[in-house]
Amino acid sequence: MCGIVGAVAERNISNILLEGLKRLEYRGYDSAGLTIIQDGELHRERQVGKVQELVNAVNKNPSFFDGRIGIAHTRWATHGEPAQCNAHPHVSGKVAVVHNGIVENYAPLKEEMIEKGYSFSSQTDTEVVAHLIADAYSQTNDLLKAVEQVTPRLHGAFALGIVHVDNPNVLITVRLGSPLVIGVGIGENFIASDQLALLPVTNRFMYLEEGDIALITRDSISVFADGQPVSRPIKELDAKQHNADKGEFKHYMLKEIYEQPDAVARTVEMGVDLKGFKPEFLSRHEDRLNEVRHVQILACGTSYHAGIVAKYWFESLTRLPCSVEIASEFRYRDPVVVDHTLMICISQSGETADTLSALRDIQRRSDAKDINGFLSLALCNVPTSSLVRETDIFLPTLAGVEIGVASTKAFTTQLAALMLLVLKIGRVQSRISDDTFSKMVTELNNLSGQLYSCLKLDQSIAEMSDKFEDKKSTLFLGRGIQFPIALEGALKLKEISYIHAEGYAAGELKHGPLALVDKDMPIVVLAPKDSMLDKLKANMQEVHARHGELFVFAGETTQIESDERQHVIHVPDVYELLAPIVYSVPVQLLSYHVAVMRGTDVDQPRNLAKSVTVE
Ligand code: HGA
Repeated sequence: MCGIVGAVAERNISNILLEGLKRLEYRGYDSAGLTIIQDGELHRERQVGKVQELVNAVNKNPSFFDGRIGIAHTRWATHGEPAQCNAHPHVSGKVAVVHNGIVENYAPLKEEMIEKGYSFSSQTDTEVVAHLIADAYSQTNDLLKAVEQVTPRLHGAFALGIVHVDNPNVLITVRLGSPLVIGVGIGENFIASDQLALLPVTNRFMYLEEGDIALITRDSISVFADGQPVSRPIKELDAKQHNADKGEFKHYMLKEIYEQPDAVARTVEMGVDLKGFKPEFLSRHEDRLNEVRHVQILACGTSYHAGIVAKYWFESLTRLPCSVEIASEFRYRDPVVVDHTLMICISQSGETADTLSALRDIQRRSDAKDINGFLSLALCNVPTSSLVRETDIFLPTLAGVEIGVASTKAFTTQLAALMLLVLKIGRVQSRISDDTFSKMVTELNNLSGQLYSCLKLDQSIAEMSDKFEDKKSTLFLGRGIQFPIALEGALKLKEISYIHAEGYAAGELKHGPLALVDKDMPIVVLAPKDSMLDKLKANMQEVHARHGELFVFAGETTQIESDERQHVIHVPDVYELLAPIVYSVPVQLLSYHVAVMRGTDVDQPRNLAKSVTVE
């Protein structure tokens, strides 16, 4: 959340900053701003709304923003409403600052700075940082020293980009809890919250570690940890793998839904081929995976739903106990973590603040020998992320860059990778038989084709979505392993169409939500041909009897057919354990088409942002 870009070069950098912001817009889009240094002055522009508003404003007077050094920001507000005065960069005298994260102790610091005579023009926590640095600089006359003095006073998680008029060749950046990467050019260097922002200008990146402060000029990068110079390696990226183009699709979300057969196939192929496991798949972790006696999954949002599916898989296939919890709850309830726990942290970006904090708390307890045999695993789409660096095992999802705020291909690839992990642990611990394993391998290899078949339902689902246009509320029902997909379907619908939606285990209907059912309430049902089908059919009858309108994604051989109050779309029959992956596609398409029909901003829904780097 919130995107930072900065550049120091020999050429005009304003377009690099603006293009970078557009590429970071998925992180926040309530306001945007930039500051460049030109002729000994800070030139700043800030606009409420999308980055395009800022581009339009800058284009009215491009020569005013023709500079060689600058910083820019796209905001997702935490402190202070989306307003021009709260948009970044924030300025104090000759200092300008952009910030991603939260300064938790900003209130006492603000009082201190007011007492010193500084005045505030925003409600943000960020402005206090600008004043603190300006104040420290007035004593040190050294920008790096000023930043080094201020940083330990800031509590919370953050990344900063800082420029100072009297240092027109120096860009300073701090990384402490929020992502920040340095883009390495030839005679020019850059910073950004995500390397994606800088791909038009470089494919060489230096990844900072927590607590690092970097002083960047056109031709040098000096990194300091605890005041001492340190070296951080430079990595080269294959830019082709980071394609962030919408292609012929109207929205990123639709493109990403259509990419799922390939993305899931790539992820499956990482672990198995037609014969079984690939020899290299998690092979160096086998000894430690053999010791696992309990699985604890932590995640937020869509990733949490993937975790619930994995719980069903772990317990039914391996008989290992598995708990799943929302990271922000787990963290603050003093949880019991038993010895030999495998903690699986699921996060698309690998920067999800709640998940990272929960992991770090438990890691500290493990370091203090409070827990024995603790093992951590990151299931993540970004190999360079904090989560990957801070866990023992990295299990990648090979979804490719996901731009749409509503996650789609990251979710289905998480599920595919989780199934690989369940099988790996099950086989290492001899908990899964040869027959079950070879059946699962066959089914995993069929998965991509089944996802393709599901995409063919797109047109019918678009037609079905008409019925949701004026609805206020919806229920999604599933049973057993489809229950988490009901939760995910409801989350997708509310995220992008703004229709209230709840996912329910269909057996729970009579314990409350049935009271909501009337002729105006659409009820979406996930009904594959599986062991729960008869029970689910009974639950559908309960809705029928109360004149509810059913929208059913039903397996081809379920004998569930359309009638006046029941609209059925048949989904090809799939193997029960993998059906959650396949049934994700119709609920994604339904949410997408409802949102398009209602005219919402599908890729950038209101109040949300991707990569949730604040708690
Ligand atoms: N706290 C700052 C930055 C917000 C942020 O990083 N959001 O993810 C603000 O409110 O402007």
